[in-house]
Parts: sequence; C-alpha cells; structure tokens
Amino acid sequence: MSGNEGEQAIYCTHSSHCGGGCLLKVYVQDGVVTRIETDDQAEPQFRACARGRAYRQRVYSPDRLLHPMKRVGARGEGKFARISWDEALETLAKQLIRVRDTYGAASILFKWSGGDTSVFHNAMCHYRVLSHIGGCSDVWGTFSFDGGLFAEQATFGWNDTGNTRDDLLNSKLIIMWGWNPAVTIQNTNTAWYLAKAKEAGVRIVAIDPRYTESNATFADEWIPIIPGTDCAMLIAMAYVIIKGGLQDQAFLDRYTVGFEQFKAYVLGDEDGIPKTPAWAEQITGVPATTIERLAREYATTKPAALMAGIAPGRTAFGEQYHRAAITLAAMTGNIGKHGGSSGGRSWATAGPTAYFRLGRGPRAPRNPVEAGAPPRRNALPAPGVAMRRGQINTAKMSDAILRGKAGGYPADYRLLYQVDTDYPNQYLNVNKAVRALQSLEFVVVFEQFMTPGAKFADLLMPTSSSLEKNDIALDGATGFYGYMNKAIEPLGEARTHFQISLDLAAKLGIADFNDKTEEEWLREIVKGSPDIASYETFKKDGIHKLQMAEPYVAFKANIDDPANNPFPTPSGKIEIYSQRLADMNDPLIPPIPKYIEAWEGRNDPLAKKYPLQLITTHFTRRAHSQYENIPWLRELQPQAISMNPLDAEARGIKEGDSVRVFNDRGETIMPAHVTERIMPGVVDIPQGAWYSPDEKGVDRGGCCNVLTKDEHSPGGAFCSNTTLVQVEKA
Ligand SMILES: Nc1nc2c(c(=O)[nH]1)N[C@H]1C(S)=C(S)[C@@H](COP(=O)(O)OP(=O)(O)OC[C@H]3O[C@@H](n4cnc5c(=O)[nH]c(N)nc54)[C@H](O)[C@@H]3O)O[C@H]1N2
Ligand SMILES: Nc1nc2c(c(=O)[nH]1)N[C@H]1C(S)=C(S)[C@@H](COP(=O)(O)OP(=O)(O)OC[C@H]3O[C@@H](n4cnc5c(=O)[nH]c(N)nc54)[C@H](O)[C@@H]3O)O[C@H]1N2
Ligand SMILES: [Mo]
Repeated sequence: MSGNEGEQAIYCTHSSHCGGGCLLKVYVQDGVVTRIETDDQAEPQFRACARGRAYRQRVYSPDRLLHPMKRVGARGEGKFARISWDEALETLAKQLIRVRDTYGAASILFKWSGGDTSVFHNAMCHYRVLSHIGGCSDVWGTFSFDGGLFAEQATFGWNDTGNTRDDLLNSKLIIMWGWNPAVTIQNTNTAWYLAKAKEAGVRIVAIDPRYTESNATFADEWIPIIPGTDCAMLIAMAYVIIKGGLQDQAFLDRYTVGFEQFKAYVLGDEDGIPKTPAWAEQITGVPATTIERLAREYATTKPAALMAGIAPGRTAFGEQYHRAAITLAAMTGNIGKHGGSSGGRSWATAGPTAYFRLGRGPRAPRNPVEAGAPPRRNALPAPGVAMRRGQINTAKMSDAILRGKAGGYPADYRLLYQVDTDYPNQYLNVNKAVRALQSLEFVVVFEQFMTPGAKFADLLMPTSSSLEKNDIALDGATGFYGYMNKAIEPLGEARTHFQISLDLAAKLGIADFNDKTEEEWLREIVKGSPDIASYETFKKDGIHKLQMAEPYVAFKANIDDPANNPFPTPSGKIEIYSQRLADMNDPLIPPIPKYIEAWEGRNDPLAKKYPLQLITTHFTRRAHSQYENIPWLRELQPQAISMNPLDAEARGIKEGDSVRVFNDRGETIMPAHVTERIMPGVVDIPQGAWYSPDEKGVDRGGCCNVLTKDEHSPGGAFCSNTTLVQVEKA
C-alpha cells in the first residue's frame, strides 16, 4: 500500500526477544505511527508475525510507563509517584554507592535478559556503568538452552552448531524433536523453509507431547513422548542402529572419539541393562516398534536432519538429551553435510563465518567482581565465554538472594538492578522469587510497562520502545543485518538504554565514559562489517540480506578437511566420550551420554500427590511476558491449560471450566482447554502470562511459574519443563 499524503514509510527491523527478526514498514504522520505493514522488498522477505504487526498498540499502549517513578506503597503493591529523571538518577546513583561502600560491589546483583535483541541499546549499556564503579554480581545460565550449550561445548567444543535454514531443502528426512517453529519463532522464515521442504516431498516426523501447529502443518507422522524422557528414546535408537550394524563406522572412526564406550553402555555391557526399544518404551511411552522403525529410517535415509529442539533440554538432565542427539547425528554421519544436521540445538547460531560480522561497540573495563571469580565447577572452556561469567545460575537467583553467603553463594545481595527482564514472572518458582524481592534493600527496574516485575520496584525507569531508537538486529533463517530505524521520538520521558547509561554515568561522575553519539557508534559498528558497503543504503532499506553461494552448514570445514580444521575439543574430534566430563567425577555428568531419570517425573513418589507432568511452552501471541497486554493479540487466543480428555473426564472437567492447577510451590487458576492434541498425563500452560495474585496469594493471571521448581540441571539447564502438578475444578 502506498502512503497517504504527509505519511512517511520507514523500514524498521524488529526483534523483541521473540526468536526472530523481521522487517516492519512503519507509516508515520506528524510524528505518530499510523499503521504498520511488513517486508515488501525483494525475496527472501522477512515478514512479521502477529506481534510485529500489532506493535503500534504496544507503542501507544495506555499502560506505557512514561515517567520515572518511585514507590510510595508497600513493595509489590504497585503504588508509585512520578518523579523527575534527575531525582531518579540521583536516587539510583546514591543507592549504588551506598550498597557498594557498605557491603561491597558484589552485593549489587545485575540481572538482564533479551528486551529488544539488538546489538547496541541493550543491558550492556548498564553493565558498562556498573563495571566502572567497582562491578556487580552477574548471573550465568541462559533461560533458553544451557543444556544444549553444555552438551555442544563438551562434544564439539563449539556452540555455533546450526545451519542456515535453506539447507533443510537438501534433506531427505527432517525429525522435528520437540520443535515447533510455526509458533515458537527460531529465526524468522524457518517455518517457510519447512513448508518448502514439505512441498518438495521431504518426509517430516515430529516427536512432541503435543500435536502442535508445526506437526499439523508439516509432519507426516506425530510421535507423542513423555516429557523429560527423550534421551532414553535416542539411546534406544542408537541400540537399534548398533545392533543392525547401520552406523556410519567410517565417520565415527575418522571424526569421533569414545564410540566404543558409548556402545558398551547402550548394549548393556557397562551396567547389565541393554537399552533396547522395549526398555525405552517403558520410560518414554513410545512403542518399541516405532522406535525401531524411526531408528532404521534415520540411519538409512541420507542426508537427514535431526532438529533437536531446546525445550526437551530444559529438563532435569537436559544436557544428556542434547549429548545423545549429537551422538546419533555422528553415528549416522550427518554432521557437516548439506541436508544433515549436527544434532546440536535446533536454535543455534549458523556462523559466525556466515554472518554476525560487525565492528566493535563501546568497551568497558572488566567487571571487577567477576573478573577474579573462580571458574564454575561445570564450566568448560569454550568460545561462549559470556556463558561462564557469574557465580549464580539463573534458576538459583531467588535462592541466592534469600540465602546469600550463608547458603554458599559468594555474596549477600542487597540491591537488584533489573534490565530487560521480568523477574519474578519469567523465573522458576515465582512465590520464592517474591520472597526474595521482599528481602532486598533496593530494587530498580527498567521497564516499558507496569509488569509483574515492575510492581516490585522501588524505582521504575521508563525505557523507549523499538521504534524510538536506532539500532541493529539479526536473527533470520538466512543471514541478514537489520537496521532498527527510529520512526518516532520516545513517548513521554522514556529514554533509550544508551541514553540512560550516559545520564547515570554523569551522575556517578565517571570520567571518559563515552565519546560518541548513537549515530557515530552505529556507523562504527557497521564500518567493521565486511558485508555492508553503505551505511546509508542499509539504514534506508532497514535490512541487508546476505547473498550466499550455498546454505551455511556447521562443521562443514571440519568434516571436509579435518587435518586443517580439527574440532576445538581437547582431542580435536567430536567427543562422544569426554575426558573433561570424566574428570568432573560426577555421576550426574557422565562422560558419555546416558539416560538419567528426572526428579518430578512419572516415577517420582510425588507423582502420587501430583500426577500430571506440566510443560510450559512458548506462545504464539507473546514473546515470553512481552505483548501480554496488547488487546489485538489477546483476541487471538485465551490463556488456558491444555489437557487430554482422559485427564479432564477423570476430574469432571469440561472445555472452558475454570480449574485450579497446584503443587506445594503454588497455585494458579485459569480455564481448561480440553484437547486430544496433548497426550494423557501431560498438561501445558503457555509461559509468560502475567502473575496476578489475589488476596489469598493464588495467581489469577495464568502464570505457570508459580508451579515450577527453581532448579537447574547439572550442566546448567533451566528446568522449566520438569514439574509435577494436580488439576481440579475451581
Ligand atoms: N512466539 C514465540 N516465539 C518464540 C518465543 C516466544 O516467547 N514466543 N521465545 C523465543 C525464545 S527466547 C526461545 S528460548 C524459544 C523457545 O523455543 P522452544 O523451547 O523450542 O519452544 P517451546 O514452545 O517451549 O517448546 C517447543 C516444543 O517442545 C515441546 N516439548 C516440551 N517439553 C518437551 C519434552 O520433554 N520432550 C519433547 N520431545 N518435546 C517437548 C513442546 O510441546 C513444544 O511443542 O522460542 C523463541 N521464539
Ligand atoms: N516456565 C517457564 N518459564 C520460562 C520459560 C519457559 O519456557 N517456561 N522460558 C524461559 C526463556 S527461554 C526465556 S528467554 C525467559 C524470558 O524471560 P525475560 O527475558 O525476563 O522475559 P521478557 O518477557 O522478554 O521480559 C523482558 C522485559 O523487559 C522489558 N523491557 C524493558 N526495556 C525494554 C526494551 O528496551 N525493549 C524491550 N523489548 N523490552 C524491554 C519488557 O517490557 C519485559 O517486561 O523466560 C524463561 N522463563
Ligand atoms: Mo529463551
């Protein structure tokens, strides 16, 4: 559509912690966004989903925070009074210095997350300020895929394990293992390539407790599986392959170490238990015949892409599932080949040689608090150094705040500096997180809305939306750089993260904090890219799509020319057996992938009291908790708990009934969605709904995290899919 008179169209790449990046065509008249369309440039187009198209309602939402505010009621009550930026920054500066001088810089706890997933205006702006004044305690462990990162580091020594998605068209068989990219965006256009693969006749098999939109649209076969047991199925597939002599022995001999030890475990030589399909059927609920058939199919169809989703890795022993998936990919010789897959995370960087080549942004001194910290017990040396920083795992943040040094943590935490994240809403065990928040001396939150987390702030700082700043974003199924053009001025007194960092640095009297404007920094960053010829063209088009001669395939160089490209592991090979893991001497981190039964699984004694397994999936209309308050998006789907008719009938529950979902950690009330699209014994609450406790402390907002356990796997995975609950009619 062309613009109306006086209306200007601006291309703005958009990326709000949603797993993708897309191009918005934003129409602006007299400084106001009038409507939003999407990519109408050359193919491949990076078209927006419902959230991007609804972004106008986010910008102009009546609950946008437009001014700094200070708390006037009790903490968590949500009563605030407007203050000036000057007072807000002065208060923050004083609190930071007070806490640092009284307790030490380690008592300042810095927690950040996605926000707008862009390279410049992000939480690092704040981190730089804190690093200048003595540092802060940081938190390690991504929410998303630490089980996968750990497994990749152990096995490949490297985390860029993904291919560009156009390579799916070279596959003969795609296994979507706990992967739902039609809904949970993992690089914009992934579902488009799956659709093209489907059209081209590629066979697609889905393994998931739910019959998802992706399964319904793309899969030829759906195999339901008991959550948290995927590793057992993969190991039984290895059994079938070994017994049938179907493994690619030449590949294993040339590129891997430790297959023999794994084989001994699989065949039962090690522990007397052969890991047969019948053994796995008891654990996974998947018929032995199905496991046998899929194993043979995967081993004999070449090339085949085992797309190991990250949700099965967010479980009690998530890294074992990822290690097993990589091992199967090696056994079938699918690593480093077109149409194959490394078996690493379904959502991993396809690069860095393919994209992400940008220049340097602002620098900061190393955070003095974490600089001298001892390495974590289960940290492996790997390029993902950022993942190693910090001494508290994300899953343990509430515990660390509540127990501090007495609980074995490195410090007592007094001040929480919260950027681009929704603590407590997105964190395991919300009721514990609330107790942790109440125990702190000071909480500052940088927010756009009065979220569940914002309500607990002592000081609330309004941040600008995606359309109110210039920045650069990435995240396509094939490579692109996106320019996030500033379409309008920040609403009210909202400020960008960069601007806030400059203002705070000035208040704290930090000399030489910055010497460039936003524009100068972005030019500097682009200038460092060998891919982008002209900053002006990039900015005008809002996107620079990379033209590649062929799809990018992870580890292709290591496989094509191993002599010159050893894997960055101690042995230089793919480590099915990892000596580094053996050296950890922890039975829960075995040197070869093993099935370890989860706590809060079906055989846990707790299952008598709480017999349903809860999974907490990512939702179409939200990016985590973001967009929950957008009316156009709320119209799309109700927040509800999905349950199988067998489980519903046994409890007298009908579609739409209000139900209580509870365990010893908490309770939430929401409507039931009774559907055969989820297997019996499993319930699903889409994550991200806003925690809204009633006067009795029962959540009425549909927030799954009042139920989840604040625990991580031995390798660091956030265990948001390992939880037992009971459901009753409310
Ligand atoms: N629309 C939307 N897209 C998003 C996001 C969002 O919030 N909304 N968030 C983004 C981010 S940051 C992330 S980390 C990713 C998350 O991406 P994922 O983790 O892949 O997303 P989920 O929806 O949690 O899970 C994917 C599928 O795994 C299944 N599953 C759950 N547990 C198990 C299990 O134990 N075994 C098996 N086999 N399957 C299981 C679920 O039923 C679901 O269909 O998505 C990104 N994309
Ligand atoms: N039970 C359960 N819990 C989960 C998950 C799960 O699957 N199950 N998934 C986990 C995963 S994978 C993730 S990644 C986390 C996500 O957890 P978070 O990253 O904490 O979740 P978001 O909802 O993205 O929160 C970002 C917050 O930052 C605010 N914000 C402030 N400034 C800005 C800005 O400049 N831009 C933007 N865009 N936002 C800003 C937003 O308004 C929003 O409230 O949740 C985790 N929690
Ligand atoms: Mo995530």
